This record gives sequence, structure tokens and C-alpha cells, in this order.
Amino acid sequence: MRANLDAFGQQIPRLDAAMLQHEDHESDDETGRCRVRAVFISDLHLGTSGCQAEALLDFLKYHPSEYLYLVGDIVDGWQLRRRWFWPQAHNDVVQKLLRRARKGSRVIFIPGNHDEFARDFVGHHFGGIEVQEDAVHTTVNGRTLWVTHGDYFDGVIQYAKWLAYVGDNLYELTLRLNRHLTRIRARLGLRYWSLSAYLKSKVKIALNYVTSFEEAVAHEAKARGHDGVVCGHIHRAEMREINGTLYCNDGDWVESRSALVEHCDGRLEIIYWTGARRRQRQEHLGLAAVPALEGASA
Ligand SMILES: [Mn+2]
Repeated sequence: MRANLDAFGQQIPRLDAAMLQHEDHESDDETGRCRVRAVFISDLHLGTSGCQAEALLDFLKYHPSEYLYLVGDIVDGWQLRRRWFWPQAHNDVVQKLLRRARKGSRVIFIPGNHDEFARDFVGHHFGGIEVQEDAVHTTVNGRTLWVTHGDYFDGVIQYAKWLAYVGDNLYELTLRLNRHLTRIRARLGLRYWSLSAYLKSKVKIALNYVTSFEEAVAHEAKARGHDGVVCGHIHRAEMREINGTLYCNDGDWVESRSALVEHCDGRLEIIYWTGARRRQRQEHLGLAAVPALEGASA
């Protein structure tokens, strides 16, 4: 490309490429070369105070994609029925998702247990967002991934009920009750009962649960003839081979701010949206540093 010269033969500084790209990416983030091939997110729990909507908006802004899979528990119908909580940022997320679909991304919503109301609308579209029971994503290098939220596996796993209680804050209640119980026991002269031992045993059960869940989901993906699976539900991002099947869990946007991404070369990656990761992405896109992500750790 020839340099622009002014009337005096002086080189005119080119428009700052970084600025231009920034414009591009801010104004029309659904097109352009900084796309990844696919983004998988789940467990946003919109409608609860735990949802990290701002961080998610920021992540989406930096990861325009050809495919966007919403892998369940996007809106938390259970909590909303109990208490209405819907701040502007949650609206912004919905707008952003609709905008993606409008701009030509393929957006597929696979309902989970917290947004099971949407399962009645399987086969329908909402502003271009397709609702499906489950999906099969084929990576650019031909691997097939079964996409499902994962709650259907609760029924076959022994400790699932316990985990469901955790989700519903009953666990916290149990802890509070235990504290009272300890006091009452002491007053009654009963022997000390260790809360920490109790917790440790529960954590072990939880870890057992996670392993059984992962194995069950991977096993089902294999039985269906796929190379791998993408799910959510247990709020634990992971990517590993289980008996020859690729198990991917895209994590959540309540605690871990994580997503699964397929890059243009078919490489799959779990991304934790932290301040450090954000700076890396800015560099990759050739963007000028933008004020740090609020509340993000480095
Ligand atoms: Mn779930």
C-alpha cells in the first residue's frame, strides 16, 4: 500500500489502525476478522443478583462469532418466580444476543432446568434465536460435538439431589441450622459435633458427583456416535478426554466467568474472562488499552 503524501511530500500519518479497528469492533462487532468460529456459554442465570452480566457483555464484545450456543440456564425462571430481579445489564445481555442473531450469527438456545419454560418452545425462533432441545456442532476440522445442558443426567446420578439443594441455597440454610444445632448440643451437654468434618465429607461427595456427571455425559455422547460433548449445568469449566470422548463444560457466569470457544482453526479453548485475558485479547486484536474490566482480577 502506497503511503499518503501531503502537498509538501510529507508523509501523512495514517489513521491509527488500532482506533479504526476499535471503531469497527465497537460499532459492528458481529462482522470482521476478529471473529472466532463458535462460542458456547451457559449458566448465566439472568434474573439473579449472582449473574455477572457486565463481564459477560464485555466478553461477548471481544468474541464475535459465527455460531453462538446458549447452553441452558440463561434466564433463571426459578428465582424470578420467587423474586423479580431484572436490572438494565440483564436487558443489555438479551439485546446483545438478539443483535447477534440479527447480524447473521447463528444463535442456538438449548434450555436448561432453570429455564425449562423455554422447552415448550423447542423448534421455534425468538428474533432469530433458535430454540432446540439439543444440538450437534461440527467443528471446522470435522469433529462432531453433542451440545446439551446436562441436567438430564441428574436423574441417573446418586448425589444429584444434594447438588440441586446447593443451587437452591438450602445448603446455606443447612449450615445455619448446624450452627444452631452445635450451640444447642453444647447447652444440652452433648458431645461436640464437627461442622468442618461434615463439610469435608460433603465436598468429597460433591467431587464424586462431578466425576460421575462428567463420565455419564461423555458416555452418552459416545453412544450417540459423537466425538465429544459440550455441556454446562454443574458450574465447573473443564475440557478433557474421557474414555476417548472429548468432554467440554463451558462453566458459568455466576462464579467463574468462563466460556468455551472454537477458534477459526478448529482449536477448542476454555476462556476465563479475567483482566489478564482481556489485555491479551486487546493485544491480539490490535486494540488500544481500554479501561480495565471492573472487578476483574489479573
Ligand atoms: Mn442447570
